[in-house]
Amino acid sequence: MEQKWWKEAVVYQVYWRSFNDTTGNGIGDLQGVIEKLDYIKSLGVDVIWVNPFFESPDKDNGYDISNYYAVMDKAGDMETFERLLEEVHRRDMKLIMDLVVNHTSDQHPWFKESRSSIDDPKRDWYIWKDPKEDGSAPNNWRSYFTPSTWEYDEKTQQYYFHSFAIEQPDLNWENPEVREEIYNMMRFWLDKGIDGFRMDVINLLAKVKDYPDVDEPETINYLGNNPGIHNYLKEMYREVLQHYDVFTVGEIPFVTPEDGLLYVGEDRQELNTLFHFEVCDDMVQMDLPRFKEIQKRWYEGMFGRGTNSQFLNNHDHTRMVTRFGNDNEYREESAKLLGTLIHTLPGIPYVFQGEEIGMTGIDFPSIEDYQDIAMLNKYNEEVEKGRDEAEVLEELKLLSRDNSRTPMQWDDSENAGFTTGNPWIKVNPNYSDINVRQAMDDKNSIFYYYQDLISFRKRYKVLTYGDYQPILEEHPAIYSYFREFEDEKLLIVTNMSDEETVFDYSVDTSGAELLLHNYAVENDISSSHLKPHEVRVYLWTS
Ligand code: TEU
Repeated sequence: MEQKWWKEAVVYQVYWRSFNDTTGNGIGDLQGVIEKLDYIKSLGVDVIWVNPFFESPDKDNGYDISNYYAVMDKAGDMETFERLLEEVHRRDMKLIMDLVVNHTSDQHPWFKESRSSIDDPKRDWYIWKDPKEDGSAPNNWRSYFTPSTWEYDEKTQQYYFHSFAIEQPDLNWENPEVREEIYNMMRFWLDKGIDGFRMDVINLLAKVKDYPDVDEPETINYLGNNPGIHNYLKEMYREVLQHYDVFTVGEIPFVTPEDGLLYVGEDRQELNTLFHFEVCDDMVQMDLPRFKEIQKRWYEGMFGRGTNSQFLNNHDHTRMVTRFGNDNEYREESAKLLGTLIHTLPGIPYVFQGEEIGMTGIDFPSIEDYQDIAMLNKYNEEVEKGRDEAEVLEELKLLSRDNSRTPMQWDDSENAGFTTGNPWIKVNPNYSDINVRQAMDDKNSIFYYYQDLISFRKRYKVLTYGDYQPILEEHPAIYSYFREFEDEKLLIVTNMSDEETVFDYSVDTSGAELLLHNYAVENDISSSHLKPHEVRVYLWTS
């Protein structure tokens, strides 16, 4: 497998609007990111992924773009972005941006022109269809954020297509003019020196031909991986990406390892790596047998031919220590264990801001405390069916995307040091105990454990290029695997449960170094008894 800088990288995701506010308006900004670059660098990460900051009405927190060539006022301005990029590079890190080209905002001039008349030159920059004979929508598809993917436009008496919110009309990628304009925009940012893209739902660009009704609209998997998608991505690679030394990661819902290779296979000339969602979209809480099966299937499906990613939370998915670990009596141990999985399983590790200090999900008392369009749309849809409001709210809380969007917790001052203003979303009430300053002062903090994890990934190639040999595969609580590459061998042993568990596997660790361990040293590491959420990483270097 070819060795590449990006394969050895660790990526830190900055959700800038919740990271650090320097203007006092209650919203984070790009200047705020600049002021925290030394903190990010101190973790040891190589790449920063910044969520969208383009001009936008902000219906979907920047994923509804109205001008691809300008920075939204909330985030700052182009000069600040250029300084951010310069400061990232000065610290020998790289910066990738979010590429959101499946859809725009309905306030984008392109869409305003397109909707102005059925004869407008930009009409088929978007997807317009006549109603069915009874006046209903062209088909029965559901969108991610609404019961239908179609919105009726009175003026031109047609429906337009949107995979997400009504305010996010899908671009028509069948139109070569659209593709050419997107490629020009990509070159504009790449010529500024960015180091790549995280590509938002990039597998949705191609739509099912003729938009037929489907038997199970709730699955929404018909939105992605359709015929034609690889033609678009090969053209994007040919026209743009191959001309720059950049790193691309596709956000690819509904993908299997076999299909994943079609996007990121080293011989495909499309994307470098991908995010799949078999864990974060389809596993509400940790289901260890299923987690083991997913990891094994993706390793066997991709290893040696394509590069996967490892993440357990991001700006769309609840903080992992709450969803997949134990954010109560074993929060620190559990956060370190999950961080160890992300950095020792095959794939590029992604650290979502605040994960490195064990930030948790939230449990706000009222729907008014939640901001995310996906959750608010779903809440209204369910309540409008006549369901009990309190019951619907409780049902939606755990997976609300707002769980990961509360402000970064810097210290125990007001608003966790995130803003001197009124935060756009409530700060997690536990900020007084869980914050960066507390972590810096505690040599056993999750932060310093992450520093070690990341430094070991740089020092030992086995973490990037090693194979994957799971053991105790049927064990209900223990997740353990070897990784080997050249003269390096690792054994990762975890107890994923809240109970003490016996590691009853005969392995001679006498010649090994205990590289990492998440319990204080008084715990007898020679014992086969694993404490709740204990993780041990052993290294042999022959
Ligand atoms: O996410 C796609 C999306 O709908 C995710 O929330 C989904 O649950 C999963 O993570 C992928 O299947 C991207 C952005 O990350 C999200 O913030 C945007 O709202 C969405 O696209 C629309 O641009």
